[in-house]
Order: sequence, then structure tokens, then C-alpha cells
Amino acid sequence: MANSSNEYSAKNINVLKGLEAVQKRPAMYIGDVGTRGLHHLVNEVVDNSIDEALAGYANNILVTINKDESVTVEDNGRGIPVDIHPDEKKSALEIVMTVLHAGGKFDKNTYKVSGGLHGVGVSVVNALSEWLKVEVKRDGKVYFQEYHRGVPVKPVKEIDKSKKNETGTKTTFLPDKEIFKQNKFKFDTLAERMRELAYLNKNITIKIKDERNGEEETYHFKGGLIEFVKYLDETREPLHKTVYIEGEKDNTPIEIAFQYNNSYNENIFSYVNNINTHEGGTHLVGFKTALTRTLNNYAYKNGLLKEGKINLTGDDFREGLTGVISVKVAEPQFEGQTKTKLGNSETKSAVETMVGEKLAEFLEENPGVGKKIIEKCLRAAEAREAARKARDLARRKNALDGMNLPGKLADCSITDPEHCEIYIVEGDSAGGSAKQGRDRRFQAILPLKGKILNVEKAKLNKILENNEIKAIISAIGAGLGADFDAAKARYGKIILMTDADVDGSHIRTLLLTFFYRHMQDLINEGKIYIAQPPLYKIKKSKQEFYAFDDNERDEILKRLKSNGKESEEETEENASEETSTKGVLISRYKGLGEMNPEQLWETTMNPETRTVLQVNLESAAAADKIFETLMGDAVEPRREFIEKNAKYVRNLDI
Ligand code: 0RA
Repeated sequence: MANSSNEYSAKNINVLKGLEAVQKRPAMYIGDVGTRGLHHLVNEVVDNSIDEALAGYANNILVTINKDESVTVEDNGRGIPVDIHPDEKKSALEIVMTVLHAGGKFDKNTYKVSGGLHGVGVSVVNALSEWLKVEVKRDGKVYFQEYHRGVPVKPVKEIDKSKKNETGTKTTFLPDKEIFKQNKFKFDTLAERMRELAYLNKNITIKIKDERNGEEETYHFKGGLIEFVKYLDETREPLHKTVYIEGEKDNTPIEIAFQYNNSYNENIFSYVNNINTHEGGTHLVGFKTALTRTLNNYAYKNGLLKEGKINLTGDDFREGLTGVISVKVAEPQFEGQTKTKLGNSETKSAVETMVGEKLAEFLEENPGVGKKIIEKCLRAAEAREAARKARDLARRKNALDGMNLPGKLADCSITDPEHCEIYIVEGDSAGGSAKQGRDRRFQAILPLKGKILNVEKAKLNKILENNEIKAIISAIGAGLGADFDAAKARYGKIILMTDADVDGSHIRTLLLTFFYRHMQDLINEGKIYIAQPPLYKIKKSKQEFYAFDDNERDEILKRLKSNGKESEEETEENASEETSTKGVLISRYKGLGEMNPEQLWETTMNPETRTVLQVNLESAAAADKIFETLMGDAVEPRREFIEKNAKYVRNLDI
């Protein structure tokens, strides 16, 4: 008898070619094969269920992280069609799961994404999975198919009956360990995205479960973006009830919510087809233009601007503004460095027109709110004027423009930013070691004294008076805030090097807050890094090893133990003192200052041997929330956040 499985595989030559392309160059399809890429696999599968929900057929999505690190995504949509495709002689389900970009062919009415990382199709997830199993409930039956590294094991098969009215799709996959070296899913990373999706799509309920530890969350937000804005401003005080705009203009569904609060930061997050457009684009421009024009008109018409006083600029209308803009675009064009900038020009006019009309209406109906908003903007204009004066003063003294580099900076000799890096180092003693240990050709060192100012709580003019911050601004030499120009940065890498203790992590967070609020393009362009100094030195006779965490320490000790039978184990938890066990010496570094220049170079600064973490903005909304919670005025949410997320904060990967 013929081996049906082999015969079956033989028909899949074209499919194999497609899958191989994905397996050979996974990063081309999912961005990278690190933690980020791993989590994108789940997002990709969930996106398909969200599409089904947006088409009006599903309202429930369940994501489960299973004990074996596989993930299951279930929805109650129509179920992927299973009928046999007349040309291909295969089930539609099989085609969706194995042919690149086949998903979209079946349904043209939803807002699919082209370009960017999402929307590559579930077949990409299939190609990058050791195995994937899909179950479809349709027409009172349950259909099933399984794949190994994207290749179907058998044709689609009916495996059960289901209740007539029950429909849906359930996909379970185990990412390929040969491709994803880091294959552990983080609940928080997935949950953050599910929460965001639930805010952006108010009719859907998304539940996420972690079978590894029983953790689970259910997200459903009746108020949609209104609740999203409230969540973002949980630790700030809103000045009025949230402005909410919803509707469709020129076939573009638009949803916007915003409010002014008691902070000085602008926090507008924009989305296209549920994707965070970090770099903004036409929808955001349309919103800003309409906001400035409508508020200016309103202020003028109602006599709220005093004759001869300050003019209000666009920036003034956005100080202390938190808002979310979400649009659905049928054929989005994504541009920019990270392909997260919307290019469609028709979207600008759609958003601009809609916001112009509806905001004017809102202001007429809520004159009290209108007055409060204009007063807030006038205060912003006054502060801007004060900051401008402070900046002019500082400029005259050459403190900010890089002409006069800070005295503490040990600059490098090469001047091409591409090849230069600056270490911003906690404390003078570590700064001293770093200066001696560095390669002075391309590495600059800027030591900082103590804690820098918390920019989350300060107005711009105060920020500009702070010496440590002035030193950072002038060393980088690219201006600040609205005037910041990342292209002028004097270094291609900016590396934050702080101690591996509580103070060090606080200083690192203060620095990240500063870069996030005032030099965000450095983060967008991937120029900010976090140095990773070792936690332990392990010495055995003449050999020295460094361990960067407890696991690594234990592994090194195990290796040494199995090499030399004489060195019995006895690894102490929290060995903060030098611990000697039969010739093995373990010391824990208390701070960077304890390392001599050679050690610092070898472990933390030598590009050949060091590890540095690149800081990226996976979710700008999440980053904003973290900074505001950690650095803002409200104490109680901060305490709660730290208690709940102690682990997460330590590994702050904004
Ligand atoms: C195209 C057509 C139909 C359903 C789907 C796609 C669909 C895809 C996914 C992916 C995950 N969950 C899904 N649910 C549905 C149905 C066409 C019809 O029934 O007429």
C-alpha cells in the first residue's frame, strides 16, 4: 500500500519552496528571531482573529500559554473555510495555513495591513513552528489538520461533530527552537498587547491564560478609547471629561479620545489598523492641525485671548494632552525608518475634517471645558516663553550647543558619530575606571554625580538648569525637545552604565525617562543601550570567569566542579562576600567602582566581548505608563506597580 503521508507531501513542492524561504530568512518576515520575533508569532495569529471580529463575526478571543511553551489562540468567528479549492484540489484551510499571504484572498472586506511586521500571514507562523495544529468548527463539524515545520502531515480531516451553531478557529503552535533560541513566552508582553487590542476594539473580549502558573487576565472595555485614555492618565489628574470623537469619513473609520491633565507632557498615541504608528503620519498630522485651528478659533471667538498677549502655538495646545487616535485604512502605506508612519494623504483630510467638526461641536456644548482647556494652553505658552528665555541664556553661555563640551566629559578622538559611542556612567569612581579602561579612539566617558533630576515632575526651564542634564545635552550636541535633531548626535551609541543595584536601576530609569521625554528619536533610532556589567567573578587558580546572573554563576560552578573533582560545591545564595570553596573563589561585585579598568573593559566595554541591551519602544503607550507611574506625582499607584512588577521593572525593556 502506498504511504499516503509521503504521497501527500510530494504534492507540496511549491508550498515547501515558500516555507523554506521563510525558514531561511525568518527575520525578513517577522523582524527578528529574538524575544520580539517570538512574541510576534502570537500577535500574528491573534491579528487574524481580530480581523474576524472587525468583520463582525467574532467577539471572543482566548490566548493560552501552555505548559510546553506552545500557544493556543481561539476565536468564535466563522471558522476558516475548509471547502476544497477547485484549482489546487486542497482545502482552503490548508492553503491559508501553508501558502504565503493566502489569508487575505478569502476576505477583502476587512482592514488588513500591508507592510510592517503584522499581516505576514499565519503561514509564516506555521513555517516557523516545530508543529502547529488547527481546529475549525463549521457547519456542525470539527475539522483538523496538523503541520510539522509548515508541512501538512495529512489532509484536512473531520474529527468530530459540534453543536450546529458553534463556529470558530483554534490554532496551537510550538515555535521552532532551532530558530528561536529564546523560546519562553512572557505573560506580561502578551498581556500588554491583548489589553491594547481590547481598548482599540471595544466590542471584543480577550482573555489570556498562563497554564505555567495559573495567571490570567480578561480584557473588555465598553468605553474603548475613553477607557484607554483614562488608563494612560491613571496617575495624572484630568482637567475635564474626556473628549470622544467617533465616526466614519470618506470610508475611513475614525475613533479618537483625548483629555488635558495636570502634567507637562504630550502623550498622543496613534494607531492604524490596530498597529501603533510610533512615527505618526498623516492621521496624526490631521488631528494636530484640526486641534490647533479649532481651539484657536474657539478661544478667539469667545474672547479668551487677551489682546496683545502671547500667541498660542501648536505645542501649547498639546502640553499636558493625553490622547489616542485610531483609524482603519483599507490600503495603508507605511513609511519611515521602522515602517510605522502612515503615508496616505487622504487620511489627513478625513481626520482633519472630522475632528474640526466634532471638536467645535463639543466645545459649543461644553463651554466650561473649553474655557479650562484654553486657560491650560495659555499657561503652557507662558512657560514656553520662560523656557525660551532660559534656553537663550544657556546658549549664550554655550552650554547647550556642543561648542563648549562639559568639563567632565572625556571625549573620544574619532569624530565620525557612526563609529563613536558615549558611556554615561554612574559615579566618579566608576567614571575613573571607565576612562582608564576605555578605547579612547572611539569611546567617550561622561561620569554623572548622584541622581539626575526627575524630568517627569519638572518644567522645561527647571530641567535646563540642572547641571547633569546640561552635561548630557551638550555632550550629545543635538539640542532638546522640539528642537532636538537626532541627526546631529555626536555619538552613534549612547550607553547607560549604572550599578547592578537598586540605586543604579533608579538612575537608569531617570536617564531613560529623560531620553524618552526629550530625545525620543534616539530611542526610535535604536541608539540608546544599557551596559551589562557582570554580577560575579569566579576564580579558580589562574582562571577567571564572569557571571552576569545567578544562573550563569551556577552553571560556571557546575562546569568547574565536573572538571576538577577536588572542588566540592557549596554555592551560597546571595554570596555577597568572597566565598571560597576548595579553590573556587566567588566574589559579587557591589558596584562598577569595584572593578579595575581592565576588568571593566573586558566585561562591559570591549565591543568584542560585552553584551549591551538595545532599548526599544515596543509599545509607546506602555512605556509612557511605566515612566508616569514610576516618576510621576501619585505615590499609591507607584507602590502598587513596584510591588506587582518588581521583576519587570528590573528588566525594563521599554
Ligand atoms: C476568510 C473567510 C471566512 C473566515 C475566515 C477567513 C477566518 C479566518 C480566521 C483566522 C482566524 N480566525 C479566523 N476566522 C475566520 C469565512 C467565509 C464564510 O464563512 O463565508
